Amino acid sequence: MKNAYLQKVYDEVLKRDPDAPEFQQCIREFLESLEPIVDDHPEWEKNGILERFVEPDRTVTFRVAWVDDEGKVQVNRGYRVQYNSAIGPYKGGLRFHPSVNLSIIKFLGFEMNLKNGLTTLPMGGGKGGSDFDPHGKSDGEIMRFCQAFMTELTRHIGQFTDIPAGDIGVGAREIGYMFGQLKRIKNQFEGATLTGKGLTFGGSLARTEATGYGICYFTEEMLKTLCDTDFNGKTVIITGSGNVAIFCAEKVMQLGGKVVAMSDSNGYIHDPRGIDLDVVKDIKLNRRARIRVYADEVPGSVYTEGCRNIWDIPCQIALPCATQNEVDAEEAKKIIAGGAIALAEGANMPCTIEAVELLHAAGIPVGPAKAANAGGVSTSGLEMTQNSMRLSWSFEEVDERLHGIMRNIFKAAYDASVAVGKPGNLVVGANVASFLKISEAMLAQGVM
Ligand code: NDP
Ligand code: 2IT
Repeated sequence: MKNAYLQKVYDEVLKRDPDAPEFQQCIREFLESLEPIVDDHPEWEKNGILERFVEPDRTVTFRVAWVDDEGKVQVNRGYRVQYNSAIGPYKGGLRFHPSVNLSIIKFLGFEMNLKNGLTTLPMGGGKGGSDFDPHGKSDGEIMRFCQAFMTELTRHIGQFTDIPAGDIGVGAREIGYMFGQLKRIKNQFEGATLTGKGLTFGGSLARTEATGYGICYFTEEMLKTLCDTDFNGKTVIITGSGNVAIFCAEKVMQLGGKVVAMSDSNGYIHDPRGIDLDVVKDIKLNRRARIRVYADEVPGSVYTEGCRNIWDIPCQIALPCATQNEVDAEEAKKIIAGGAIALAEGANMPCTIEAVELLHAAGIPVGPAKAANAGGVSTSGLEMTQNSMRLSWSFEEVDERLHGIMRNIFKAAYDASVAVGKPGNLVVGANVASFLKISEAMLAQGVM
């Protein structure tokens, strides 16, 4: 980093968290984004704003002991990182995946804080989860794990403190079990303490669809402003086949795009005539089976074991929606060679820093995750609003608000990219727009 203050903050992060590659990566991207404006803000260094911004308010780890179907006690590790509450209570999802560790939860919490700063809603940032692997577990095991996890998490959350939701491995079923346990412990129906709830007990219409739909609303603005085009007739590849990927595919199709490939953690399917989303939904949502089954059931489609070669398939719009760092330099080169005109990050940090640099150098705009996938948490914010008002809005009303929020987010990121002299660099624009808001709130609230 050219600026000495930014480099000093980064060096301190490397020293404090030497074994946290994902965390270091998101901090580096963020600090580099401030390069064009840091000299205009001497108050940041004077008030230790960046030092405070990169260090979470609080990090909690805890034991989660539960009993499996054989009657054996299993022990997992639980996490909640409460990152920053300058503009609202901590807000962010829970991830259940065997790869979960403190580096991943801290990177997700840091990104969550900047994401929430873009939503225009009053939410700070946090994230949590566990190294529990839901794959292959019975419904009873999932329930007992969720109850054990919430028994400990309960003491750290609340509608004015910290509001969790879903992420990888945590969907409506898991949120339901956790909400039941929260209610039992507190003896209170605290609707606004968890979002992504079922529709019969305070969930919001369109929350399930919101992240995926939001990615498309953001990408539409990006295509219009930076590529003078739209989804109509475009070939699209979406990685993953979870909550985000499925509803992203649904909206792409509604907007006239053709999704030709999707994946899960085992491999990918290629259906050159366009994916039949009803089949994918049935396999992944109803049967909780592998994406490989699609090729057995849909003639003309092909399954390939392993995820790495999905980008060998040419596409015009790339929407990685599975997990962090799935697109590295090698994959980015394939995306460029395949003729892509735009990429939007549906997953959190799916592109490495090198991948983003290559895409930008090739003239391909990148919609950064904290902007492009902010529709999920925005609709969580709308769910909290409905819970507090004790009423519920129609699907159309929520979807319309979501659409407006995503347009605003694009505009904020784009305008900031122009203001700092990097027009169209939405990675820089999103970081700058959000940080200016949050840092102002931090300055106004004094040293803490
Ligand atoms: P789901 O658990 O519903 O789906 C995850 C999908 O990604 C599955 O298809 C899964 O495959 C695949 N996947 C997970 N881990 C890996 C891995 N290490 N390698 C390859 N594939 C993998 O999660 P979501 O759809 O909710 O989340 C997807 C991404 O979107 C994450 O990055 C998440 O942080 C982000 N996100 C989620 C939001 C939400 O509201 N849910 C909001 C904003 C962002 P398999 O089925 O084999 O496990
Ligand atoms: O990464 C994310 O934005 C989420 N997992 C959604 C968080 C939320 O609180 O809805």
